Amino acid sequence: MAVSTASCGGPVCWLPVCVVERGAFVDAGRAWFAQYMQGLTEEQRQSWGDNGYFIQRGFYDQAKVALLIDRINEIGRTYELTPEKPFDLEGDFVVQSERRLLDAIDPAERVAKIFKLHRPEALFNEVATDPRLLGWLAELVGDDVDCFLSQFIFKRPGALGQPWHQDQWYFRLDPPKQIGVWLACTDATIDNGPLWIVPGSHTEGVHEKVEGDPRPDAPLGYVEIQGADTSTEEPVLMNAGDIMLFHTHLRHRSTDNGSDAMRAAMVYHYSVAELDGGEVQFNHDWMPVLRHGSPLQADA
Ligand SMILES: O=C(O)CCC(=O)C(=O)O
Repeated sequence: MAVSTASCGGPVCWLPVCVVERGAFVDAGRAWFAQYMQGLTEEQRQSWGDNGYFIQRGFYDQAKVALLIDRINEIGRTYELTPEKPFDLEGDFVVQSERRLLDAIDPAERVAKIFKLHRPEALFNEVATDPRLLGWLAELVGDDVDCFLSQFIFKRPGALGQPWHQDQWYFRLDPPKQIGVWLACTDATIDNGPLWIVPGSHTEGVHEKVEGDPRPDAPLGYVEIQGADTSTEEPVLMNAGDIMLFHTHLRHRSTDNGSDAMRAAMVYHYSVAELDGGEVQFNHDWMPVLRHGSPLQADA
């Protein structure tokens, strides 16, 4: 009987390294995942249905979150953003500056967001393909799921928040079966620019009445929904390592960072598979994560 010493070959290897023959290799992968790919708890299911989101406290280990921050600062430092070149679209990632911080000495501090991390970057891929997350996505989205967008949001002191919006206003995907996943990489407090949401707004259609963000340093593309009732808004206060899953129609915003420390988050967006239709969006990268209800790498 042939014994393979190959690893799974994926960007993050999670399978036993030495597995007997290919069939056993695949079965071992499925069985391993089955232990961790659990569906939603009753409380999570109810919050999703009623409010359009749920939060899992302590999802990710603090030490692992610290590794994400170290790595993202390392990547940020390799980009030299300036007022003349506030974006970088040429390298491996899409990098957007924080216009207010373009005079920072440390190049990493000039960066507002880094996109397209979920495929090439092992630590960020590990979060994107976490079996607990895939179990929730299988229940909420279905058996075939892609991760199509990821962004690390630095939100350094003084950085601007994002006005009221729905992610689906930007995505325009059909069917609108997409989910945002927001992993707190620092605490998100009332002072440092947390997310705010309108619970239950996920049942609304896409609000088409929007206006561009008029603030001079506002990031390109920020728009604000006009005339919708936000009186029931709530802040989403989180500790580093907490994770929130939210519906693509949920109205949300974030406030400016008025504190003296960074408020960082890693955000992923998932969709029912293969809706890219061959169109290449500058900051999207459609990566399969689930096929026929199994993590893709187990089938690969
Ligand atoms: O984290 C933030 O400050 C805003 C994130 C957000 O609204 C989004 O990713 O849609």
